[in-house]
Amino acid sequence: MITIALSKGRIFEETLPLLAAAGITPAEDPEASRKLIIGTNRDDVRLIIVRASDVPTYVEYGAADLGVAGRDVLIEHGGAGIYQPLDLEIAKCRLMVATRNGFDYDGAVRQGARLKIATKYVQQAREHFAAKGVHVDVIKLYGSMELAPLVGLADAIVDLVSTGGTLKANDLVAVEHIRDISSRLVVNQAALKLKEDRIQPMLEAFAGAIGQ
Ligand code: PRT
Ligand code: MG
Repeated sequence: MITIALSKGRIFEETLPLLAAAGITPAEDPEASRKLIIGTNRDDVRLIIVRASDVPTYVEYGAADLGVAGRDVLIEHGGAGIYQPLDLEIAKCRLMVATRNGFDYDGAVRQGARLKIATKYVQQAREHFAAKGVHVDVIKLYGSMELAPLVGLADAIVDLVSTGGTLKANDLVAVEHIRDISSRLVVNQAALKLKEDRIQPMLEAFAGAIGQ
C-alpha cells in the first residue's frame, strides 16, 4: 500500500490534477466526507487527510509514504528525514511582514525599537529579524494573525499573503517580503527505497504534470 498525506482545501484541490496525471482518482471528496482515510481507484494507493502542518510528521515517521506540504510548513518543521524531490508549484503565496496601515515600521526599525511580532511561523520570524538585527518578542498564534495588530497584541505579524484581500479587509499593509512559498512533494526516505518500483513512476508523472 502507498499512503499519501494531504490536507483539505487548497492543497487537496491543487493536487488533484497531479494525482490524475499519475492515474490516481480519489474515491471520495474529503470536503463532503468525514472519513480521514480515502480510497482511490487504485487498490494499492490511499489518501489520508491531515492538518497541513501535520503532513511532514506523518511522512517523517513513515505513517505516510508521500505527502504535499507548503514550504512554510516544511521550514517550520525542520524537514529532518524527509526527502523533498519536487516543487509542485501549487498553493503559491508569500511569507510577509505586515503592520497596521499607518504604523511607521521603517522608523521603528531604524530607531532600534523592540518589536512584538505575532505569528504561527515562529522559526522563520526569528530568523528573519535576527538577520536584520532587529530585536523582537515573538508571540505564537495558531491562526487569525491579522487580528493581533488591531487589538494591540503585536506591532506586526508574519503571515502568508496570496491575494492581499485579508490584509486589506483588516486595514493592514505588507511591509516586508520574507520568501515566496509553494508546496512540495515530500517522501519518506525509507519508503522511497522499499517501494521504489511504485513511488518512482508517481514522481515522474507528477514531474511531467507540473506547470501544464
Ligand atoms: O487551515 P488550517 O489551520 O488547518 O491550516 P493551514 O492554514 O496551514 O492550511 P491551509 O489549507 O489553509 O493552507 C495550506 C497551505 O497552503 C499553507 O501551508 C501554504 O503553504 C499554502 N497557502 C497558499 C496558504 C495561502 N496561500 C493563504 N493565503 N495558506 C494560508 N493562506 C491564508 C493566510 O494565512 C491568510 O490568513 O490566507 C489568508 C490570506 O489570503 P489572501 O488571499 O487574503 O491574501
Ligand atoms: Mg488555513
